[in-house]
Amino acid sequence: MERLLCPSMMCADFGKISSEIQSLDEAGADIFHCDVMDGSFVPNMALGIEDICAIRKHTNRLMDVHLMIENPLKKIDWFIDVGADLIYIHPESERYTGKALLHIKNRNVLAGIAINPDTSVESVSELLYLCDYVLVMAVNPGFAGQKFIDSVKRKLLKLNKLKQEYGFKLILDGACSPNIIKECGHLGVDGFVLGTSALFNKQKPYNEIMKELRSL
Ligand code: S6P
Ligand code: MG
Repeated sequence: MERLLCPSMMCADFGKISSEIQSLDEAGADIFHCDVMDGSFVPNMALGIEDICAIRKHTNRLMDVHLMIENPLKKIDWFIDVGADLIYIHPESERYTGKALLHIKNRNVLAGIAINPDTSVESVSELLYLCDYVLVMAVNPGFAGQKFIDSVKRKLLKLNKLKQEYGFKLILDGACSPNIIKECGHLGVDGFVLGTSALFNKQKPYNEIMKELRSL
């Protein structure tokens, strides 16, 4: 299977969001990755409902919503109602994570967990059967442009062994540079969130960069 490339929209230029999305769409972006932050679960604010609506308006490709907010269960419907195709929730932020994942699936939307660098595979094992996607954080969530946390590779190896049994796709988020994409591709990662380390603020057009990232 070809690796999935998921541009992180909080790194895009919202001053020209329609042309940003058009270029990424034409470059073959597989999933538009939308970071939602509440300033409480993580020490930053990021995209809100209006931003998600703007992105949805300009592409028919898959759009995920990565919820970095406290008690996401109560707010999941807001994002499904504006067209999210895939919702990630952090088990660290939700007491009833299984219930939240079931709610997402019952609304015919793809469900995923996002797990912080300090969260073990063992602690989420009871949730994996409900997951279409598992998003592994290679940085502590909140900001783009951070350093890759190397110990996360052990987690990728463990999850790679469980992928077939549970049928989820494994995605890596945070500091995904071309070197990391190449290396972690060999560890079984199916897709990568692309932020400042690989895609944005570069001197090359998105289609050239994404072509290179696919051929690594
Ligand atoms: C981080 C967020 C991510 C970032 C992305 C940025 O909290 O969930 O999706 O936007 O990782 O990429 P980079 O290459 O700048 O770290
Ligand atoms: Mg993210």
